[in-house]
Amino acid sequence: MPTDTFVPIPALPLEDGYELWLRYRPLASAAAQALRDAARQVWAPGPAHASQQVALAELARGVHGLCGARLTMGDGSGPGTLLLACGADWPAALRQSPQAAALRAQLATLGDEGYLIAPLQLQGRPVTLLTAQRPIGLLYAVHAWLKAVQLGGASADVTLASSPAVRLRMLNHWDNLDRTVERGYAGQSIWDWWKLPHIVHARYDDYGRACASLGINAVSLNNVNAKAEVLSAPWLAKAAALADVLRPYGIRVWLSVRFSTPIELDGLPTADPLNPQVQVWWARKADEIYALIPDFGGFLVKANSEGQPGPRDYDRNHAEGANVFAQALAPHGGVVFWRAFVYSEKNPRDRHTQAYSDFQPLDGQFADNVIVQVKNGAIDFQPREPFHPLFGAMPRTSMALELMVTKEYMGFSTHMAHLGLQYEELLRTPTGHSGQPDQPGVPSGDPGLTVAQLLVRAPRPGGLTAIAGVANVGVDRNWCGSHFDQANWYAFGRLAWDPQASSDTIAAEWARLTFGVDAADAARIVALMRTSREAVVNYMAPLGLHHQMATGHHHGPGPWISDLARPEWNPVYYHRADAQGIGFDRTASGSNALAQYADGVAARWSDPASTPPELLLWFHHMPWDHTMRDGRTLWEALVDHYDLGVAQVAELIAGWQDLAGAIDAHRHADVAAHLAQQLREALWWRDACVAYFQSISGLPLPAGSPAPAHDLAHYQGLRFLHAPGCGG
Ligand code: GCW
Repeated sequence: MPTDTFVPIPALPLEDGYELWLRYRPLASAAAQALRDAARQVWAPGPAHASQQVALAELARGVHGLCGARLTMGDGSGPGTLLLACGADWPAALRQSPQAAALRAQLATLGDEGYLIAPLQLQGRPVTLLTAQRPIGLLYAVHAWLKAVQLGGASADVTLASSPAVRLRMLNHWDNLDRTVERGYAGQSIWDWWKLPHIVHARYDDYGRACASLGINAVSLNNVNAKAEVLSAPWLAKAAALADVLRPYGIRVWLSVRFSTPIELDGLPTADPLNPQVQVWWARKADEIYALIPDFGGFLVKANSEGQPGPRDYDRNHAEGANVFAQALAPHGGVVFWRAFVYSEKNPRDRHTQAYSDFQPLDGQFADNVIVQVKNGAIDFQPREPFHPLFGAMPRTSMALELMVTKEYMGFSTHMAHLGLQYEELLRTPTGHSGQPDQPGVPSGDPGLTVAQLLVRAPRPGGLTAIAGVANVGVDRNWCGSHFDQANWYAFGRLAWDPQASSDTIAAEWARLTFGVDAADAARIVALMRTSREAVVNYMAPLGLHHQMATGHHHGPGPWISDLARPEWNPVYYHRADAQGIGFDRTASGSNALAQYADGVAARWSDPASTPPELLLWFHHMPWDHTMRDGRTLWEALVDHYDLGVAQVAELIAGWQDLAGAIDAHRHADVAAHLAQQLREALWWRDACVAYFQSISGLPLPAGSPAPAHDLAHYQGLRFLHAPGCGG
């Protein structure tokens, strides 16, 4: 009789990305045994607190996944004890131990959210202490410990101490009340507003777990292009239900609010911030919210930007506007995030200069509980931007950095683009400012503080510091629309906790936790991620070009676009290409936006010779035949960059293919499909931009550079209906 050949049954669960970096797959046998020995019981004295409960649950889940053991609740009398307790709840055995004083002193330096992990001997038995001043620190400790165990720390002797450098580490959801997501590329909003407040999906808990694993402690729930209804009673009840779910994970909720809400919701005749009726309205609204959500974070406001109402409608400035919200929230401890992303068609000079012009003169005038939220650069989340000139320029104002995690201008969730590297590049840039209100200048030759160093300083009483990221999560099974986009959420959270951290280290740990690969394969993945960051810049916007995308959905190239109502909506406004040359002159002979930077930075970037080539066309209009540092003409260098971008995507494909044996088949195939699409789209960007700029420069392509696949009219004629991310 022939032997039956069975059809193989695929293992479950299928690796679909839902578990993110919290997969807890079994460790190799020796490490699993060590973990079983170290984690037989958990001793959790003290009153049960919701964050301690979720910490315990995570610990049990992690240990079980990693080594198959089920944790029991114990009292430290057996071997293999994990002692999970806040400083105030330490058991007598620990309080009386010889190490207690030193541990307590160390704990005291770690603040409300820090944690400490240390191996100890208590009553002659080895114990792993996971401790913190507050319950949320216990949850952070559990995540840190589970991570260390997975990354190869012998489970019994992990020693770690950490505390966040930034106080508010926030995700901004641009989620609309109808569940579309502005610039969201991972399906609908995770907030199922219609079913809230009574139907609360389990996914919210998983979202809380993921955020807590990174230390994200603040979330604004709705789009900054806000609707007034979000402050109506039914919606506040929905927000309260979400706040209840997220609270144990250490997350407080904010709402984005529309400046004119008093008019729209309650028929007030005005929203003038200096009108007493308006002030009372906001104060009452704050009282109403805090009655429902006692730890409500506050408001996030986009005012006088892209058609949103704001104080300028009443001839008031941004500080006068923000302070009314601040006053309403102050009695409750709330915080206003007031965005500096403003521009209007009335500025004939340069959109680049507007935020600085509107905000810098107001330095010192914002209330203590206002934090001015500034995008990384002065235009709008472009593939590469120089740092925003407001960083360091308002030393008497609390300032938050706003980063984009969703990739509106970097290939949506289709393209691999490692944002950790982009964030790091920004955070490590010296601003030429001292951060000192009384002595803002730095001596010549002194680079001044980096963006990261400025962000961790709190210039106002109350100690506000913050980083916000525009979220990239939706209801897609893998949360972010693609597996590698999870890395951007991860990098954002980790850099928000520690803005000085290395993006390579972060990427390597993400790759190991997410794909279960060893350190060598993680290094190969990180190398691909690094390439991906520059690849996107090269095929979309090399040498400092920016805002070259098509209209509306922002998908694909549109450098030829010149007919939109507002000048600064048109890509031609930014590249200014003509028969002689290309680039935006932002020196004194042009818009002089450079004057908004500190002297040293402005001087360096005012001279094309000392401007980094990757920012050349951001600040200078240069002739096509300008000789670059490496001897090529500008035209040749430009075309070469587009070609290089495409070649780099081909490298990503080959590098990923080499990893086939190391990654589970399902995710490997999914990433490969995304990379193949990225190659098609990179070619499209390259061909369309080269065809267009060649039509302007009239120059031949450099030797070896292929002609675009189609003529320019073909690219100009492409239309994209129903692209994601434009709803609302
Ligand atoms: O870049 C623009 C986006 C808008 C967004 C705006 C902002 C929320 O295209 O979709 O609106 O930035 O940051 O306010």
